[in-house]
Amino acid sequence: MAVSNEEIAELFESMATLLEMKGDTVFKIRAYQRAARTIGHLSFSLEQAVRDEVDLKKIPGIGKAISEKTQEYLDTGRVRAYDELVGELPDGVLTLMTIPGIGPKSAMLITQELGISTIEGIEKSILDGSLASLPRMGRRTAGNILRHIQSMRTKDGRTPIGMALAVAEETVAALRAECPGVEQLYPAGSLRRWEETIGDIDLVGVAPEELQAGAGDVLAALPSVKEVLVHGPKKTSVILEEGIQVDLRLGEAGSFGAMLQYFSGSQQHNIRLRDYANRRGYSLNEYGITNLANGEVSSFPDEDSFYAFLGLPYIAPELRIGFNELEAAQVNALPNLVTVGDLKGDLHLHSEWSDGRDPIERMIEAAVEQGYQYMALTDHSSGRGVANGLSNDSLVEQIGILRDLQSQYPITILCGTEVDIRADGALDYPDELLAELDVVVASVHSAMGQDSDTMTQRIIRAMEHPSVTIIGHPSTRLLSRRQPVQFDIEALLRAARETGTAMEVNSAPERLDLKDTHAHRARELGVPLAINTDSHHYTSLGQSRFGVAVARRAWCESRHILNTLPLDRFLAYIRTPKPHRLEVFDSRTDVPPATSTPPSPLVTP
Ligand code: DGT
Ligand code: CA
Ligand code: CA
Ligand code: ZN
Repeated sequence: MAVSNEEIAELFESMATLLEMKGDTVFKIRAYQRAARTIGHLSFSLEQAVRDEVDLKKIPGIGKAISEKTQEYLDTGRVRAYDELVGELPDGVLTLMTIPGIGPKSAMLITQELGISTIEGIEKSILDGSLASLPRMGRRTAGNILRHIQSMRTKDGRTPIGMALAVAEETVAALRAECPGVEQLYPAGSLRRWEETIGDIDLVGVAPEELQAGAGDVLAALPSVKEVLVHGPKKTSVILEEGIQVDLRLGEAGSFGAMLQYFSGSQQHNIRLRDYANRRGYSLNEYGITNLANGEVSSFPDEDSFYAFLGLPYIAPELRIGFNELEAAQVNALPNLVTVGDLKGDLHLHSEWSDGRDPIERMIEAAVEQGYQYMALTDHSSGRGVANGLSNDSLVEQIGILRDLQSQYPITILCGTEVDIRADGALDYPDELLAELDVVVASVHSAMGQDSDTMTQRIIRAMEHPSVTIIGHPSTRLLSRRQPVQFDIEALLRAARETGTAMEVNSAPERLDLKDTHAHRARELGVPLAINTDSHHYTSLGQSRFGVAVARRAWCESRHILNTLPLDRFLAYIRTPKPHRLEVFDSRTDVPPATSTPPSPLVTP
């Protein structure tokens, strides 16, 4: 078992913290902190050095005590002095310290003053106000801690879709490379429905019967596999190094439609569909549709023919949530969902001028490669929430550079910013400067712990600004890392429509913000939705597929999306003052009008 330098550094870091809580001498505490830092930055393995009998004391920052404890840890996997320190701590202090935002001192204080030693206890003390009454705590800090606790909860073993899709695509590529007999191979399940988080990856594919077991063998033997759970003729299940489960099932080409449909779910959709079929005298399973009167089984090569047999149009996987998509399908009222190919531009892109990693030119080229007609460069303002934002002068300079670059590229380059919405709803740049810009994305990056009323008013104030085109990543959530801010979504969306402000569907897979249910309501209220990638790297523009999936789950057609407008109409939109620009959006002629109004499948938030 190799022991990493980081592991040892962390041990000494904890030692320092524990000594500090005990009130030990500053000298001793600093010694451990220094050792942790030194070890964390070593360019060689400490474990290897000990094995080579190097005298650790020769390393600057490592004295006798540290050297001995390192040796002890490498020999026994424990350090007695550390265990003793932990033993002296009041119950639960260490538990409390696992909550981000609670350091050693607060953990001690909370334990001693309130007698709390569990995460549930802390949560209760926040809700009843007792935590906020502690010195140096306050309501805001307490609110932040509560949000951290809640976001820890969402780490429930499900994998965010960005990660799951990347892993699924790698696995599919590896299987394809080694199993030439496998013709079609798709992720089914929640991944195919583009759920935000994925329990496990379900791969389904087509292969002749005699090749099916071999494909299972290949999956079980992939180098990325940590554990094989099931290895049978019909199904192979493995756990990958990342801890993600993959189920592989293969079927024959002639009956693949039923199989893909069955394993795409959702379970709720399938239950509804089965009831629907039963009422018409049929039963469903993963091999086909059985006529209950005569026992005859029909097979289907694809999902189109499967649904058609039941008298239904094809239902896109993103809609299969088992609420009322079946009812809509029966009356031919399913939406003609927006696709990636409908996007005509990306309106939220960063360069190395702020916190992006690539030069402006590289970002423009990437937008050209997407086949876009227009793009907006939107580097950060110099607000509190974001490091390395552009000063007023830098923004003016950037505008000049973009105008000079225009002649070299076959795409319309729009000058923009992602301007910080300050805690009171004011914007980071003066009005005259904002008025110079083509596209203003306004976003919250600080004071995220505000109560719902304050936050709602703050964002509405930004919407009322005549230069604000789009509210960026409105909830600021980070999937399974940061809870959304609190706001009244209905009030926000109504204000967006009234002021003629678009709402972003941020495509970054860790954001997906607005999320599907909120985008759904935005569509109902006629709020233009901008599907942007918020790319900080030229390779990220393709992530628009995640945002498009959110919009599809929200029943959006092309006409509901701002950046599907062709260039001339988009320019007309941004050049028309708010809120009259909505007339440009509402009267689109570039996309066919809906044949009928899709019903509302989701309970509004
Ligand atoms: P997940 O993995 O938790 O993110 O969600 P899913 O939807 O991928 O669920 P999973 O992996 O358990 O099963 C994949 C699909 O297989 C599911 O969406 C529908 C189908 N399925 C699985 N078990 C059943 C079942 O007992 N009844 C029905 N009707 N369908 C099922
Ligand atoms: Ca699954
Ligand atoms: Ca599964
Ligand atoms: Zn941002």
